[in-house]
Amino acid sequence: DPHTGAAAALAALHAEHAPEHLEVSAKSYRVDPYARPGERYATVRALAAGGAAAAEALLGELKEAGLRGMGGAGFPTALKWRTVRDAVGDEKFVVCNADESEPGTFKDRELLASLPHLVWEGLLLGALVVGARRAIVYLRHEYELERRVLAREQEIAARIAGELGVALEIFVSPGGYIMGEETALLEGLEDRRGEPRNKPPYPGIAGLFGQPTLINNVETLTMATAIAARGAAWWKAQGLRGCAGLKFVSISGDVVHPGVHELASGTTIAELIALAGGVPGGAAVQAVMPGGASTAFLGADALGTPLDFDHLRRAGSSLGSGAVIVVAEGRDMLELGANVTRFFRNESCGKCVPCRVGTEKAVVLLDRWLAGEADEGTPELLRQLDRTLAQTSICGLGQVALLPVVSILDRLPPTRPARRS
Ligand code: L3W
Ligand code: SF4
Repeated sequence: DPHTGAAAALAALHAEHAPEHLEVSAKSYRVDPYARPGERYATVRALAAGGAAAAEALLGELKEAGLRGMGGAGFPTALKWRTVRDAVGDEKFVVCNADESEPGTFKDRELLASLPHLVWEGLLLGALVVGARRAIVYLRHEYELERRVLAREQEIAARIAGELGVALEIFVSPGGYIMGEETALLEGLEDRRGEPRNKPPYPGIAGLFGQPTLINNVETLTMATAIAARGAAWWKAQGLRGCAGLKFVSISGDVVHPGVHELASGTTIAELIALAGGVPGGAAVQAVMPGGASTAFLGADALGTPLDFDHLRRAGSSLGSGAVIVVAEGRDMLELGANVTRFFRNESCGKCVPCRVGTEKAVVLLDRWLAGEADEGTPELLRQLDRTLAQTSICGLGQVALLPVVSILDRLPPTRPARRS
C-alpha cells in the first residue's frame, strides 16, 4: 500500500536525519477521519459528484463549524472560500501556505509529515469550491523530509485531481521568513523578489497573476477536510469549555518535552505544559508566548487561559500560529524581548520605511538598555515606535514586530532600571 509505504519511508528518513525531539512516529490523530487509506479523498469525490449544491453545503458546514485561519490571523475560512468562489477572474488558483517560519511554530511540519493526505484533500476541496484548476503547496525550503512525503502523497492525490482537471504542484520557497506572508509568497510564485504587496486587494480578489486566489494554512486545510468528512457538529463537539474543534499546537522553550500536540480547543496553557512534561527542574513559569513570536507575552497569571482564539484575545494576546513558548522564572525578559525584536529587524524585507528603520531603532534602544545605557524615556520611545509601526507598516511583520517587547513593558516590567548608569 503506497500510504503505509510513505509512513514507513518517513519513519526511516527521520530516524536517519531528524533531531530526536522532532522525530515523527506513526501516531493516529483524531482529526483523521479515515480508518483505512483506501477511504481517503472520499470528500473530494462526493463534492465533485454533488456539483454546486454540494459546494454550497460544504461552505455551510465550514461556516457552522466556525473554522478560522490557523496561520495567525484567524480569518473565517468559509468567508474566504466564499470570497474566492464569488470572485470573477480568467482563472483561479488555490495555494497551501506551508512556509511555516514563525519562531516556536512547527505544528504544520507534523501535519505535512503525518497527515499529507488531509492537506492535499483540503486543497482539492478548496479548488473545487472556488473553481481553481491549479493547486500549489508552497513549502518551507528547510522541510525536505516533508517535501518527500508530500510528493509521494501527491502521486496518489493526482489520480483524482487529474480526473477533475486540477493540476497539483509543490513549490519550494526560496527561503526567508517574509516569504510566508501571503502576498510575498505570491511574488515568489511569480518569480519576483519576495516583498509583500499592499492590501487590499486581498489575494481572494486579486492574487496570483492578478487572479482570485485561495490561500490557506496547512492546518486550516487539514481541518476543512475533517469537517467535510464528519460535519460541523462533530467538529464543534471536539472542543472543551465551550470552545469548538481541534487544534495542533507546538510547545517549546522551558519544557521537558518540546513537541506537537493535537489538542481539544479550550485545553488550558497549564494543561499543555503538563503534557509537555512541565518545566525542567520543576521551576515556576514566568511567562508564555501563546501563539509564536508575533504574539504578546502573558504572565503566569494567565496559565489557566484556554487555548482558543477568543479566550486568548480576551487575555490580551493571540492564538497566532499555535505555538506556545514557555519562559521559566530566572530568564531575563528584557534580553528575550530584545532577541525577538532582533529577529524581526533581521527578517524585515525593508520595503517600507517604518518597519525597516523602526525595528533597527528599537534594537538600538534595547541594546543600550541591556548595556545599562538607556535613559528614562526609553520605555515610552519603544511604545511610540510600536504604535507607529502598527499603524504604518504594510504587512503583519512590521505591524506586530514590537508587540512582544511592549507586552513585556506592560506585564513583566524589566528589573533593570531604564536610566543611565
Ligand atoms: C477577503 C477581506 N479576504 C482579510 C484574508 C487575507 C488573509 C487572511 C488574514 O496575517 C498574522 C498575524 C501574525 N476579504 C479580507 C480577506 N482577508 N480581509 O484573511 O488577513 P490579515 O491581513 O488579517 O493577516 P495576515 O497578514 O494574513 C497576519 C501572523 O500572521 N504572522 C506570522 C505568521 C507566521 C506563520 C507561520 O510561520 N506558520 O503563520 C506575522 O504577522 O500572527 O496575526 O489571507 O487575505 N476583506
Ligand atoms: Fe517589509 Fe516590514 Fe514593510 Fe512588511 S512591514 S513589507 S516586512 S518592510
